[in-house]
Amino acid sequence: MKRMLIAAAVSLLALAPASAQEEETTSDLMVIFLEADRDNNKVLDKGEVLIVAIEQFDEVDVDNDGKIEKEEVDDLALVEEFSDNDTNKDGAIEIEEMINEKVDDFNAADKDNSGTLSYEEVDEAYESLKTP
Ligand SMILES: [Ca+2]
Ligand SMILES: [Ca+2]
Ligand SMILES: [Ca+2]
Ligand SMILES: [Ca+2]
Repeated sequence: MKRMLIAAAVSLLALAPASAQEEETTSDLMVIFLEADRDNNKVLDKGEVLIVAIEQFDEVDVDNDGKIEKEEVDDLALVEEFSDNDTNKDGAIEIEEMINEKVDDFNAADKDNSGTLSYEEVDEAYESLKTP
């Protein structure tokens, strides 16, 4: 249930290469992290994570009705997680459902409960995503 949204702090991370050992992967993750860090304070706060999440939501919501329907996620390999995130079971992911999920994932990734995500915390969340 949380996987889609850790992908939240990190959903752009899905674009990074799968090989974790490579130095390239680290720098790709760092690029994504720095891009999300709008105020350049080297940590991501909830607002920064949600801005990225909402931008992605808008991108996926091709018909702009404020909901992500199954058809819209077909090509994103998220279909399997779709029903988990559809908490009101109306067959679509509303932006509220997406945000709730992202906040849960944010809190799960924030290991030291600082209210912000350090690069290390994002990296750890990303690594745990890749490990079944
Ligand atoms: Ca920041
Ligand atoms: Ca839609
Ligand atoms: Ca729904
Ligand atoms: Ca933290």
